[in-house]
Amino acid sequence: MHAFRCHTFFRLGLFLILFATTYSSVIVQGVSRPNVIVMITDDQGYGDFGFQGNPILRTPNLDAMARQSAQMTQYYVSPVCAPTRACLMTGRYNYRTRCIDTYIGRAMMDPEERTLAEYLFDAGYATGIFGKWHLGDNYPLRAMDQGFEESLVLRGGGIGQPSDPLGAEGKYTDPTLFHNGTPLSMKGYCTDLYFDHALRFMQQAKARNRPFFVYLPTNAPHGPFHDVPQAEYDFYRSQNLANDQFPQKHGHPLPENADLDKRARIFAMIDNIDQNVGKLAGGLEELGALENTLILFMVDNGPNGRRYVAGMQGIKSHVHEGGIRSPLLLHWPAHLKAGISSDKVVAHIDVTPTILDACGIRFPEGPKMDGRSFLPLLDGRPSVWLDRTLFIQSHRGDVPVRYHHFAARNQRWKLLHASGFGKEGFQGAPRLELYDMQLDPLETREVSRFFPEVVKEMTAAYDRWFDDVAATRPNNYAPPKIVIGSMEENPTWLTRQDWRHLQGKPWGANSNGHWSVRLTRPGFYRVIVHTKEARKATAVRMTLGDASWDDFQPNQAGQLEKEIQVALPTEGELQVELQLEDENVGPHQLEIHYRPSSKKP
Ligand SMILES: [Ca+2]
Ligand SMILES: [Ca+2]
Repeated sequence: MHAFRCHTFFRLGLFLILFATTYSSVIVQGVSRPNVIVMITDDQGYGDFGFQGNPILRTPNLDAMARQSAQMTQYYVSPVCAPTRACLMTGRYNYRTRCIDTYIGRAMMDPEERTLAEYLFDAGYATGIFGKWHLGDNYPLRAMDQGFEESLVLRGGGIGQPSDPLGAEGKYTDPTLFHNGTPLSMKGYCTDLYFDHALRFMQQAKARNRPFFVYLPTNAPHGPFHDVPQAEYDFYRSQNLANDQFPQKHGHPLPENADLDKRARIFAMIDNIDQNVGKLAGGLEELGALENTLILFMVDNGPNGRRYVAGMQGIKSHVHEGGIRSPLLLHWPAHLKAGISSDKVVAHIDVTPTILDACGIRFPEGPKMDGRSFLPLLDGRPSVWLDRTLFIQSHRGDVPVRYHHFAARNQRWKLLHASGFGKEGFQGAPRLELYDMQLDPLETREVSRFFPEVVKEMTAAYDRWFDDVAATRPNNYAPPKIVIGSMEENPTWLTRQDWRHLQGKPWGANSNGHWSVRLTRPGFYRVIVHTKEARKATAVRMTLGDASWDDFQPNQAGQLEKEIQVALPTEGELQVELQLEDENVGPHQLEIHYRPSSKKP
């Protein structure tokens, strides 16, 4: 089947060369709007593709797609998941969006942000997401509240996290996903399910004559690694995956040792993604939609572990190239010639403006975007591309810290401070590194002492950027509120993904936190406390702002629950404390049912 799937992209590539000119003029006149598919994989690195020189990974479909695509060869993303997704979906720096980290309440994006799905839905597109949203699990933050008509998603930042639905923990195979907000037990491997449902969605849109936007953010090959496609895993286990099997002539060598079983599992997930890309191409071809569909493919950050990254330095969470570079393929036979590429420096913030440009949506209403369309660099329209400096910054903590773990990049230079994603701050003066990316694209020679003026200018540009994004909203870095008691979501499940962490190790058994919530209507709220603790709680106390409740009673399922009455809409920090014999901890998840009147249903 590989050969056929490769062939699909290959044949259509020839088609595109013949018809490119004709279609261009049609697009310019705004007659034929393209469909759009954005594929983004999770923790797959820059080098995890055959077409990037990986000699072992089998990615024939993506290799074929790459040959038939236009490419941006210097494309940047954030070093971790949610920030990349916020930038990708809005065309804005994520520090404007309240999404500043990946968990404990800091991945939630302000609902007032306008997403790519909102723009395209307003323009008449059918919009669907199949996979990982990671910008908020509750109303009004969910993908289904943010422009996606159809959503089949997991909660939190992936399967295998504390936001997993109860009873379906860690299940990549036969997962429980949320279909338009309702949990659904499914049969099959998660990645296969996303692509299957995306194809069905495209068929339905085509049948109704609607252009479609499909967002396919897989959670593979993100960890955990216990549940991977078996046949592919068996294949890679039979291969020699040691670091000396990968090209290392240029740039930064890999260490001697590697966890080869983990690598086989990651490769198995990537191989499976590639097969799904082939399936997608075949499905689009059957629909007659492959020519005029703009398909983008990228990864969300560097690889989850040290492995081949084409000589770059760094992995996921790093601000050296290996942590923040992604391939960017744009497959659109009707408009973009195969093999066209541009080395202009672009980033995730440019993707939404580029797609809107491709769809003929020129000046949509919404907040000002930071990114700009790079389509003219690829489609031959006369254009001027002024150099600019891009900024990438992500680190743990509640408020971004100036100069902490950032990179600034213009066409020639890259200034960075690799102070560590995992830390909330750094000590002393920043130890800035400067690289001449035109002479030294693999960051092998640090040159800040030779170019103090460049360091000074780029630092000043960074300062202006940092001040600007921090002033986007009043209280700019406060997390958005979760709304409980709405018509749109009932019951509400609150998980550790979106609580603000207060004690213990984040996500550890002994941790606790509070959710920033708004109870939107007066009425009755039944709160069920789900706990993973084997030890019995001697008492439970819930607080919301100044109010507090105890006397939680065991229900028939053995969980403690209580119904509270709320007279007026109210908001504040909601916290539940389980009092155990020797310590107080937070719940695993909270389930909250709303009913407007005292009449029991
Ligand atoms: Ca990721
Ligand atoms: Ca919105």
